[in-house]
Amino acid sequence: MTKGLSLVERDDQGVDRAFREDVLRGLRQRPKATPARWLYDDAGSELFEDITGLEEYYPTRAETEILDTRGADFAELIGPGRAVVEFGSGSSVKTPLLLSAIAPGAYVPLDIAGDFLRQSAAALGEKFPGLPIYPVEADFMRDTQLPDEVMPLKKLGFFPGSTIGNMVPRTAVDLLRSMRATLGADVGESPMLLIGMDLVKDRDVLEAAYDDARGVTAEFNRNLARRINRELDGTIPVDALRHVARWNDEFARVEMHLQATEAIDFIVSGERFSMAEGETIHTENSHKFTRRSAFLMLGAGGWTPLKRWKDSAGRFSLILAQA
Ligand code: AVJ
Repeated sequence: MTKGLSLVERDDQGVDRAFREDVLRGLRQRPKATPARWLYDDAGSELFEDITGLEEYYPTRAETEILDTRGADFAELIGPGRAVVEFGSGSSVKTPLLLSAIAPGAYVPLDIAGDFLRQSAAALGEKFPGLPIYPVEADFMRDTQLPDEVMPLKKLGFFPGSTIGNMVPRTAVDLLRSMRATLGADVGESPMLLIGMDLVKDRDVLEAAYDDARGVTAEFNRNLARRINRELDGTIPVDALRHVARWNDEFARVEMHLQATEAIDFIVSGERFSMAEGETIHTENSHKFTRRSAFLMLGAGGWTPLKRWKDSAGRFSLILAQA
């Protein structure tokens, strides 16, 4: 059983207002930078799925190994009957591993890519015929109202993939606090959160994971420019933008940039922009954590860690926390 709800604001032309404002503000800035969430339109979400299968991109395999092998722990610590609220559910490929371990009362996938969300929810519904599923098309960075039907249930937030790493610390802490509220902590409930956080490791391993030999990540990055051209009447010469992924040791993060290979001029939503040769648009941060930095951030966001797991190669962590 699936039921839809859309919370994305569009203007007369059907353009997501927040997308246009973020892009225009980001391109006016020096250095130019756009929020990572706009990488995920339907095309971007598909490209990201391709990334998760790449040899160099270890996080998905590492996290899946944890989910696959720790079912008994989840059942014991989380228990049955909770509404699982997945933030940024994407294709929901990891979700069945969690759902079959804990016997949940409902599943609420939340994502900004609407078509992708509904397709994935329908596919999941076939695997779990008795489970009520309530997809919500929403930007999880904004405060979100859960469907009335799940309000009576205890909640488990599920935030896999180290998506929290795409935010700078103050935004990450804001999000952790807003998840607490969304999941009912402010009305006296005691929600749990199961969150994936990628670990600091060798620079070469990290940079390869974000700059694969087949160039899929490069396409994923450049798709943002294509999306701007498609949705915001843009004239960005996409072929003059090179994909760059580099480890920033000071901030413990891999950064993705689109770098101009020559001086370029273009228009977005009627506004003129230019880039010098070598100038970049900073399109994504992917922060990496240690046990300490992870616990510190969760604590700042109002969550107490209960248990932490790593994959057998020690590359990735999954943490269960309680509000
Ligand atoms: C969205 C956090 C899962 O940062 O690793 C993958 C996105 N970007 N390759 C990440 C991403 C480039 C990814 N997550």
